[in-house]
Amino acid sequence: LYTEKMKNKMFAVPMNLGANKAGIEFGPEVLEEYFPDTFGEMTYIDIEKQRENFNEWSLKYKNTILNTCEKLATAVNEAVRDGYRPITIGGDHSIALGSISGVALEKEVGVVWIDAHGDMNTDETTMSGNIHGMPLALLQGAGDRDLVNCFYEGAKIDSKNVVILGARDLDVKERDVIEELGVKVIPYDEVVHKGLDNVLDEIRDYLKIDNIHISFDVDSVDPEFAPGVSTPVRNGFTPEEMFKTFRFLFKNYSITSVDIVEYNPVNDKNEKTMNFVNDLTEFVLNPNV
Ligand code: HAR
Ligand code: MN
Ligand code: MN
Ligand code: MN
Repeated sequence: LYTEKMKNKMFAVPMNLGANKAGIEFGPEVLEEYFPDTFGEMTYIDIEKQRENFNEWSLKYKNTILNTCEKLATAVNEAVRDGYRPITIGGDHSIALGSISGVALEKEVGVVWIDAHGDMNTDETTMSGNIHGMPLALLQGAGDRDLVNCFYEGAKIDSKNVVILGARDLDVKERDVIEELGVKVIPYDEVVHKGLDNVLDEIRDYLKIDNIHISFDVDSVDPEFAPGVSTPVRNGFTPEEMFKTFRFLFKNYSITSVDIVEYNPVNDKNEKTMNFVNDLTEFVLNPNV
C-alpha cells in the first residue's frame, strides 16, 4: 500500500450553478441523512450568491462559483497543511477548481479525472456556458483569467501530469483544447478494447508523479448503475471496474485528495447511485487494498 494511512477531512459543497440544473445541490444532505456513519462529519461550504453579469452567457454564475471555490480552496489547503486527506463531496464538478487549487499550493499533484466528459472547455469553446464543463482546463491555466487565478495566480497543475479516464462525450472544440495542452485521454471505449488492467498499467507508466488527486465524476459510471447524475452518458464503467480503478490508484500512488461530484438524487432510481456513492466513499475513507 503506497498511500500512507491518513486521516480524512470531508467537505460538502452543495453547488449546482456550474451545471445550471436543479437537484445536485441536495447530494450532500441526502448522503448525510441516509449514511451518517460515512457522511456525518462533513464541513459545509456555504454558497454565498454574488452579483453576476448575466450578459456574460459563456461563464454562467462565474462570481458565485469563484467565491465558493476560493472558500473551498482555503479550507482544503488548511486541511492539507494539518496532515489530512481532504475529500470533497459535490455538488457539480466546478468545485474541483477549488479543491485542487487548495491542494496544489502545498504539493505538486497530478490529477486523474474520471469522467464521461473532459471538462476542458474554455469560455471561448463552450456551447453551454456551464462552468462545470471547464474546471480541468482552468486548472491548467486555460480560460477565463479570474477563474484561472482562483485562490492563487496561475496554473495549478502541469498538463503532463493529467489523465482523463472514461471520457465518451467530448465537444468538438473542447478536443482542440485537450490537444493543445497535450492532455492524455483514455476514452471508455479504450478501456473496453484494451481491458481495464492494461489501461491501468498504461496510467502507471504515464503518470510519473507520486502525489495524485482523484477527481471522480459519478457520470463516469454507466447510467444503468448510476442514473442519479445530471448529464448521463451511455456506455460507462461498471461499479466493479471503478472499485478496481480506485484500488489500483491507492496502491500505486500517494492519494492526496479526492472529489466525488455530480451525484443528483433527483434523477436516481431505487437509490442505486446513492448506495454506490456511499460504498465508494467508504473505500476512499478506509482504503484497504
Ligand atoms: N461538455 C459539456 C459542456 O461543456 C457538458 C459538460 C458536462 N459536464 C459534467 N461534468 N457533467 O463532467 O457543457
Ligand atoms: Mn465532470
Ligand atoms: Mn461528467
Ligand atoms: Mn456499506
